[in-house]
Amino acid sequence: MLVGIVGKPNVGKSTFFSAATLIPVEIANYPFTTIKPNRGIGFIRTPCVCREFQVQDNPVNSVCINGTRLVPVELIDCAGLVPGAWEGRGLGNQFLDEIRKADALIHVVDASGGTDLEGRAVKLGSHDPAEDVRFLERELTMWMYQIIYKVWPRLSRTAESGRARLTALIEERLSGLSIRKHHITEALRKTGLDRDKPTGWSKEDLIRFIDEIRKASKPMLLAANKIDLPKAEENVARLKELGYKTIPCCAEAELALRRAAEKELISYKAGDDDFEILKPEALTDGQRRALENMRERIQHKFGSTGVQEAINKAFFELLNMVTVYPIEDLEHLSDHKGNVLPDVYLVPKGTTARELAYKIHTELGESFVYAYEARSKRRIGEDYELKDRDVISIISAKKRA
Ligand SMILES: Nc1nc2c(ncn2[C@@H]2O[C@H](COP(=O)(O)OP(=O)(O)OP(=O)(O)O)[C@@H](O)[C@H]2O)c(=O)[nH]1
Ligand SMILES: [Mg+2]
Repeated sequence: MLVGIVGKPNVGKSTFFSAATLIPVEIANYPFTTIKPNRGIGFIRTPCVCREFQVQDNPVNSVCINGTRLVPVELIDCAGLVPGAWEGRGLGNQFLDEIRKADALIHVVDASGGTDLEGRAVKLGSHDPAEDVRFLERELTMWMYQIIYKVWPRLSRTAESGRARLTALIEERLSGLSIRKHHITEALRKTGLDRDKPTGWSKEDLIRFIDEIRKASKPMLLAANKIDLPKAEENVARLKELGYKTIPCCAEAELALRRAAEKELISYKAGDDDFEILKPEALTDGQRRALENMRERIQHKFGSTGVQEAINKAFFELLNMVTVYPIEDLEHLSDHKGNVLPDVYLVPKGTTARELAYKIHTELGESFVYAYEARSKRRIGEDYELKDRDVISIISAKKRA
């Protein structure tokens, strides 16, 4: 699963990305700083089960810091998108191409209203960030529409003649955009359009239909960035009215905190509501004041800088993922090498015990017999649906032999 960081130019996408991944990327106060997308690994943050089971863990595929598990996830920082991109304006389709593979989007918005639709600096509060949300929705929809409308007459006729199913034809046309059949079925249901008579759909019908495909296939949340600036808070309230999960955010503060933590100047985990200064002697007065400002004006006021919360929400709420801890030895909660709670798998809600076995290894999936859920120590069957923070031991035919 891949999450795209999107939005118009100059809103702080690269700052957000760099704060999340600690990859140094170009950040500047003008539009189109990013031209080539940046791809990297960030983390989702989840309470580790080690505390609950009272064990000392040995993480392998993730990290555990004082009972908080950080599980790697993939993020992509996209170039800025301007109105008309779908027709080739700005970096145009090149930008849109980057989000083809994204399964969900974090839309970074300049909540301070200090940048216009093209990302140019304007007086704080003079631009309405709600406009940015509407334009991005439209850009994405029109981009998808453009991919399908030229072939629509032929495609709809083929479907109507019964030579191929409508959903399959659309899926094929939009393949490469991470659009699946269930997204298309959902769009049909939501619009109530007649799937047996697609040649009768008007242009508006088709756009409405594509709009629903977009919503289903590229779910989005808003990172209301630059919350440290005046006017931002009142705009957040208005952004919330648009119906998206909206997270007040200060990417700049997160980047500063993560970098200070990396240098071991402070003790701070992404998403914390506070930090501790470890090396006061290594900080100038200015640096200490800046840190204290972030603590008071961002962390204490909003609960965190918002960056980690946005990433967590993208994976847990937009993509409905759950975390699962596969183990081999039920008694020690370890793998065969003795590593306690080594791995965390991020899987879609509804994944079954056998599907998890397949994800770990095809052979394990094929030789699956049953499994144990460590919390209740109960035996579970192949159809058991995994719950968040389940610890699962899989018994395969091979192991039994
Ligand atoms: N005040 C404030 N400024 C921020 C924040 N996050 C980013 N910025 C500033 O906003 C400007 C743009 O940041 P970038 O991260 O380069 O923005 P971008 O969205 O990647 O821009 P493009 O690549 O041009 O599309 C820079 O001057 C950042 O320092 C924030 O939380 N608060
Ligand atoms: Mg950028």
